[in-house]
Amino acid sequence: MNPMLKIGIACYPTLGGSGVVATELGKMLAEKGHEVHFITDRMPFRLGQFHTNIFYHEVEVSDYYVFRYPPYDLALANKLAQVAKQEQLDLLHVHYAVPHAICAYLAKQMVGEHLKVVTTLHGTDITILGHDPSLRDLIRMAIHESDAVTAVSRDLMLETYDVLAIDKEIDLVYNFVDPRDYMTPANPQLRAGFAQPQEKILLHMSNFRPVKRITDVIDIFAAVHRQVPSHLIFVGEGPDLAKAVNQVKELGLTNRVHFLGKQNNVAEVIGLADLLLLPSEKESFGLVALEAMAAGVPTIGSEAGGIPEVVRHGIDGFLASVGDTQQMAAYAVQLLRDPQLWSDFSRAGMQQARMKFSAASVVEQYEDIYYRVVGNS
Ligand code: GMT
Repeated sequence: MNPMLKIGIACYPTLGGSGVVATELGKMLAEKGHEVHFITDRMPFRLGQFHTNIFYHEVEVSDYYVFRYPPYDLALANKLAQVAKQEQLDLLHVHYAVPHAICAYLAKQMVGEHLKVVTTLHGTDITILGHDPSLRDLIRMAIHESDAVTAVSRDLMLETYDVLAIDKEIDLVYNFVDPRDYMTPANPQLRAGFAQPQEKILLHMSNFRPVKRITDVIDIFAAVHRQVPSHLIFVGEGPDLAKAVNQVKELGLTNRVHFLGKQNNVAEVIGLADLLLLPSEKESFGLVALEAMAAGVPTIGSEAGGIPEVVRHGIDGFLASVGDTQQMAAYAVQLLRDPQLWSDFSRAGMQQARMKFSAASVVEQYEDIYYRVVGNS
């Protein structure tokens, strides 16, 4: 039997899917008996209450007046090394290459070869930052120096080989959801706060960055609403939020579109929806689509990046070319008007979330990688 491991996890604790995946993975590993140490600048927002086997180490960044920019990266590298030594960690599993993979590389230099580093690439750390001349060579070095590298979709894996000319094997490990979190049936009282029983609810959840094409979300909704009485719920915030609010006003849809801002209990909000809209320009995986599938909510989205590896066109969702809002709206109307088709999609998505993206099997894949790098396989 393999021994239990001591694992340090670094991630963005408050930002998007990579932090969610890292936190959920840490929770699952701790449930299996591993000792998990989160090393982040604040408590990961999905960590919630106290968990056995989970420890939290806060990265404190110096604000000494000489610094024009607070040296977060250096403080993180130093803390990773400190915790690794003090807790005798077997490995660091860092999520998102910049700066985490680079910090882990530095920590390893300080601690010694026996500290292994596993880096998980999540998306824009490669698809955007990998093209940035100010970071590219550093990202490439950190990938090559990691003991193992994983990508959350085949699309991202291929793009990493391509963009950074990587000659090291990258493991494909899909994101996952814990289905237990998505089993609660929709709360009828909450739903009634947004829509009449005969009306439909469409949902979009993101960080409102240009890559999410928020204006497309509203265009799709406007076209759907003309044919099927419905409401649109937005969860999240980010740079394009103000633009979205204006567009909704201009289209006279203010009483139909609800901006909820950041929400902690996403499973509860997803459970209210009939459809998820994800028309992104680029998406390495699309964790929110998987969360929706787990809750039985079909996705209408774009064929961008890794989305087709998650949502199966015509089986548990519908996908169209990026920017083809009319086609996406037509698909949405088709699904909303056909309860049998909607139920088939809903069931197929739930099954797929529990099979291909099952937490148990993904966590085992990560464990196999850990044992491979620490030399116990
Ligand atoms: O890269 C980003 O945009 C941020 C990152 C995040 O932390 O949410 O998102 C990426 O990682 C997620 C988790 O693996 C994926 O589900 C998202 O598709 C991916 N975002 C993009 O590729 C734009």
